[in-house]
Amino acid sequence: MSDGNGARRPLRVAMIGYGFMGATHSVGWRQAPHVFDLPEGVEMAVLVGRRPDAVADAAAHWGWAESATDWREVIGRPDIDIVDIVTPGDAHAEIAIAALDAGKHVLCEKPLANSVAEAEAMLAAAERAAGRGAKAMVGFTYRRVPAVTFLRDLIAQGAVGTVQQVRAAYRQDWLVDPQAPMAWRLQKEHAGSGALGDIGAHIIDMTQFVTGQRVEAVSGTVETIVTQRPRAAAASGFTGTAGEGYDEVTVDDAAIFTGRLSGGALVSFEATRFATGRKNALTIEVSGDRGALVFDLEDLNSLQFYDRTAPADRQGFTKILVTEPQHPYLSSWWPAGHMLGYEHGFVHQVVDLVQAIHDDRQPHPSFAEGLSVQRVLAAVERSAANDSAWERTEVPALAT
Ligand code: 4PW
Repeated sequence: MSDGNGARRPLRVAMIGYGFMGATHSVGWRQAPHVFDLPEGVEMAVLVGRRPDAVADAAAHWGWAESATDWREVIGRPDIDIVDIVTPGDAHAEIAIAALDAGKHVLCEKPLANSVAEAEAMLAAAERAAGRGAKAMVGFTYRRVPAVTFLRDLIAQGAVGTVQQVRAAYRQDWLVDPQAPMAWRLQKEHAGSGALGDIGAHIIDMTQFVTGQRVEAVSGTVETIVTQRPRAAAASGFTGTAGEGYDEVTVDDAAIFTGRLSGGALVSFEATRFATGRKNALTIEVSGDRGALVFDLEDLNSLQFYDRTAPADRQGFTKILVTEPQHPYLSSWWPAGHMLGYEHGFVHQVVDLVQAIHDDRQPHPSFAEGLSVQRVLAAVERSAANDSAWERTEVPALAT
């Protein structure tokens, strides 16, 4: 990035929001320039939130140079280059569109929006801004777990042959206790949907990413298992402290659906916060006519590979350790065989965004990819409301 006088200066970041995802993104912005040889400098300039004392504390804690309470004012500042949005979903569209219209690069947490209409407006803003060089990216960070990127590469190289079936599940259990208090993730007006949008969005994106195919149609059902919860004493994204009274849960607790990929393969999807004993279990298994590959987030430094072309007496799933410098992202980290964790995807996200800005090309996942996930989420909800009828993910144009 060059300043008005042609001298190099770092890319300056403003982040809006500072909850759980604010912490993960702060780690990403902080670590990336230390571990990777970035083509541009990065500066954690401003952290933005509504409560002045709390946002000032969070800024000091995570190493942001300043804090502020008015995101519009921050977006208008000429010294800000990148706007990182980690608010609940109901604020994504307004902030992203304003930032893109102000010529800023935007990184927006997933799911892209709370509705298809919002996501379409965001994509339109990204396309307008692209003409002026601004980049827009969605935070599906699990794409950037080295084993997931490598799984995608192996499928593209033909390791499993033709993909015939995919099984994708994201299972958590933080809501099994009926006394777990209300949180914004359980309120439609803030989150758009429940397990479906929060964690189902990840497995939809991951399926499309690793197979290179679109989910074209879905049939499914959604369920709210606990319909009222104790009011939270303070705003919270996950379980906080219970206060007085009860509030309605207005989103799904679990979503189970079947999908059909553009290449014809069938997919089973499960997204749930009621999988007792499963804390943050994301799994994907891709079966093809030559082999199969499995990723499990609870064992994220490896893949399981089954080679159907191996001699019959030597077949079986083999564990590939994805910890070598030849694997995606790993040559910048530790010596061979040393492992990574949950937060590293957020570091890799910053690396890829900064590289794309430097190269003047569109990063992935783009807002178009975010919109495609949003269309799948909406189709699942239509299907659930329509006795699990098959719903296409693109609404067909009316005949004229
Ligand atoms: O994006 C996801 C969140 O919304 C996370 O990676 C896991 O599921 C943890 O919290 C939720």
